[in-house]
Amino acid sequence: MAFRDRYTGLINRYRDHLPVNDDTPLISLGEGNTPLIRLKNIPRALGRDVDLYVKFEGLNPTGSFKDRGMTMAVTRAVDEGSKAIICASTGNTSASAAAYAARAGITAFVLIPEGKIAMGKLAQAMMYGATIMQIRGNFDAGMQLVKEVAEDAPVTIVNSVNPFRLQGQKTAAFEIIEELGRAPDYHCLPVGNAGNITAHWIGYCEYSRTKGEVVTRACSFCDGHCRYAGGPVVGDRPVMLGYQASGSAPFLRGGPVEDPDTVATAIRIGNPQSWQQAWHVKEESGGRFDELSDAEILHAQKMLTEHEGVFCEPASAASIGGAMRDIRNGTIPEGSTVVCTLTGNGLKDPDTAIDQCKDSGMVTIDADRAAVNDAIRNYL
Ligand code: AN7
Repeated sequence: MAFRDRYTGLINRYRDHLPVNDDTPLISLGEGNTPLIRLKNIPRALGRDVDLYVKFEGLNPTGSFKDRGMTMAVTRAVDEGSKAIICASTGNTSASAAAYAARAGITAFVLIPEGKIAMGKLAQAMMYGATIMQIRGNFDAGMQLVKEVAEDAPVTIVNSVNPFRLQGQKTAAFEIIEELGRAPDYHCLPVGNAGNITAHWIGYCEYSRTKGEVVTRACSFCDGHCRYAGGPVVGDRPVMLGYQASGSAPFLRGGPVEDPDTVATAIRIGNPQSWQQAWHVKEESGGRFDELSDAEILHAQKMLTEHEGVFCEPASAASIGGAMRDIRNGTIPEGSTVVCTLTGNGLKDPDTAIDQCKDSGMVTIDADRAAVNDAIRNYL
């Protein structure tokens, strides 16, 4: 019994809502089913009555939300006979693509911006055995190249321009609705290529649980993949809030950013591929895009780690940093239920973490009892 109920990944869990049939061989590493953690200390520190949650996507098999989309994209690629996948990446997509390709026994080609991806992600892509091309250029240049090359090379693109990626990623919204019993009032996400905010909106539109009943709703993006019930969209969908890093904030500048830069290398993207969809999400949900400085992003990352015990990577902290600001200034009103997606694990980028903490908490002492006692006395 228990064995039959074993969790075996999000495609199996949500197969009725995903583009697979009963015979499709699934390429899965048990992704999805991530914890929705209710924060305690941050809301108290803010002095506001909000129900604040983080959806910790950093606990997926390769440490980021990308696995949700990758299980779907690689499953379909393999089913269609593809022997190789390709992506441009700021790091997490490359780690995920490499892992699912390894699982499927196919080849992964990844294009990454030289010197601008976090060490953990590079280690993953190398260990999983991807063929890595470091390019002298940024993510946007890599993305352009991948799209050109895939026109005639026998490779399947697994960036989020592959529609199956967003189909997999929408399941995060399903999980949140199931756990809260409804959609939150606000959903906060970091925005780079803008695929994830789009995918969440697809999920919220498509599948909602109201008064204990599963309601399938009309959705603007289903591409024929989802169960389209038709009719007007009613009831509870969240206001979608997307946060970019100030140095890489095309949505705030109103056009592509030539030379994006930020400490949050995951979202160092100047020309989002899902621009139009994300803009539509903002309009339809009554939401907003906003920006955070690198200092604000790192501060939010440290707050969440130190005060809640949840260690996410810098890009992910843009969601909680933005939410904290909007809760404090009343843009998110008291009484709201708020979910922030933490897209990646803090262990992905140890260099930035150590650099941020280098002046605190660590002393070097002799290996003797008196020295340890001294150190304790100093700190208490
Ligand atoms: C931790 O890996 O684009 O707005 O190539 O790794 O859906 O792009 C990563 C994106 C947020 C932004 N947080 O999501 C890549 C890549 C983390 C990320 C984003 C990314 P999208």
